[in-house]
Amino acid sequence: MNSLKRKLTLALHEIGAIKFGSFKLKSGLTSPFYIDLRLIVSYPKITDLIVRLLQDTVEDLNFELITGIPYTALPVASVLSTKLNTPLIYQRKEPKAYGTRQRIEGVYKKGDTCLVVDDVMTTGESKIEIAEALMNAGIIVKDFVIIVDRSFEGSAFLGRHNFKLHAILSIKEIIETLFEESFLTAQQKNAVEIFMQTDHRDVSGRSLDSISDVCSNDLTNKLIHKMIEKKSNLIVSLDADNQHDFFDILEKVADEIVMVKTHVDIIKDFDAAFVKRLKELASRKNFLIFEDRKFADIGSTVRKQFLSGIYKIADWADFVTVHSVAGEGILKGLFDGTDVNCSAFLLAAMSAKGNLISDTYTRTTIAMGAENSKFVSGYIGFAKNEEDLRKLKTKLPQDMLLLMPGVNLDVKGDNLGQQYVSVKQAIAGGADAIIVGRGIIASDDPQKEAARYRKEAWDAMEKYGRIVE
Ligand code: S5P
Repeated sequence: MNSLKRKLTLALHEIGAIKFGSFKLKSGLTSPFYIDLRLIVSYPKITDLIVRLLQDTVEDLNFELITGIPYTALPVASVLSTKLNTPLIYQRKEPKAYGTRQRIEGVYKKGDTCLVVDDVMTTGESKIEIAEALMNAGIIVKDFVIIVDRSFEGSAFLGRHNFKLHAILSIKEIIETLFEESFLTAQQKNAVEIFMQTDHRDVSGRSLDSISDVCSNDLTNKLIHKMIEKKSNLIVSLDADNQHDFFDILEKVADEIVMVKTHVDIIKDFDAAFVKRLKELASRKNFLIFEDRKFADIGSTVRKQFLSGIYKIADWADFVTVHSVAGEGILKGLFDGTDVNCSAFLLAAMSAKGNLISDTYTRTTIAMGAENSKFVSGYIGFAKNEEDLRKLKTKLPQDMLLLMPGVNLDVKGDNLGQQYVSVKQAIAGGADAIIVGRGIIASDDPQKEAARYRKEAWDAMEKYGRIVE
């Protein structure tokens, strides 16, 4: 390793920007090392060293602009910008991380290429987000340059999005140097090496228990415990249009399901007796109630839709679905100070063909859920194949569930745009529970079909290590 890199490694270690031991990460994982480069601003000599190394690293790259990802990398990018005499732009970091339209400060024109400077590479997710925002403004992004790469195959991850990663230091280089200088024992070095060999981003295999372990939303935990108790992660979507059919089917499938999903506005003879009977059956047969209301209006309106009207959903639903399109106010409108015992699933991705949900919308929705975890139990998500579903699951916070509709064992879709995948694909991709409607309720023998879906899903959960015995 060149002597400047070595010098930087030792300096970062000396100021405590790189530490070894046992650290609980935001994700809930325990890591044998910790990197926090926020303090480098207090050490101008270190910043200068970093900028010299950055200059070497980007020497052969072409760009007309430089940006630094706030906050840590922004001052560094600013120094680099003056050294290279290349203009700087930056995006405002709004207090709410999920504001989609981040403003870009500084002078630029469409078609300019911008070098992105960041401090650390961990998963790469935030890098993609920044790149998307810049590209939405017509700016071209090709290269990311970072100070420390602590990622698992981060370069390949960015490569799949057509970006190149350039790092001053990798964790491997850091531990080599510190070990040589006797700042690290062989045991500590080994622990870091083992940690780095695992793709910690692959959380599609997260068990139900591990979600419950880090989750403080009581309703999420209630649902998880019921799943484990009933050995079922099947949610039946009971879209019958009258009470007779509704209860006829529900009685038949009740032992197989963990939850019934309703669209209560479909029931043409809805009355208070419907709610009474539904609650009684839910308690007798030990399942929960999920009203798929898909709230989508401003906070003040959804509050009324939730609490009053004919349905008084808040009185009986354990969970409701919510569209994030109206912004955070929708969650506040539904739950803040309303004293209801109900939690939300946000629609992060839909099964309907041609739906307008974009990657950015999905990410923003996930962030909104993460910031409102006392009101949100997880997400409704769908992907047409296992790999895309796994990517979605990987982005979810550790304490959130992924429920997946669009599951059918016999057909691939309907003529109104619904798309289906198999139970196995759903669970292998990381769905924690499946939502099945017509596959069960339109069959001649709903009880038998429910048992079939329940068994397939639960067997797959066991096979993929999602249930801790
Ligand atoms: O993206 C979605 C989200 C939901 S909640 N796609 C869906 O199909 N759903 C709901 O799941 C939909 O409203 C319906 O109630 C159920 C799927 O029913 P099926 O008969 O197609 O299995």
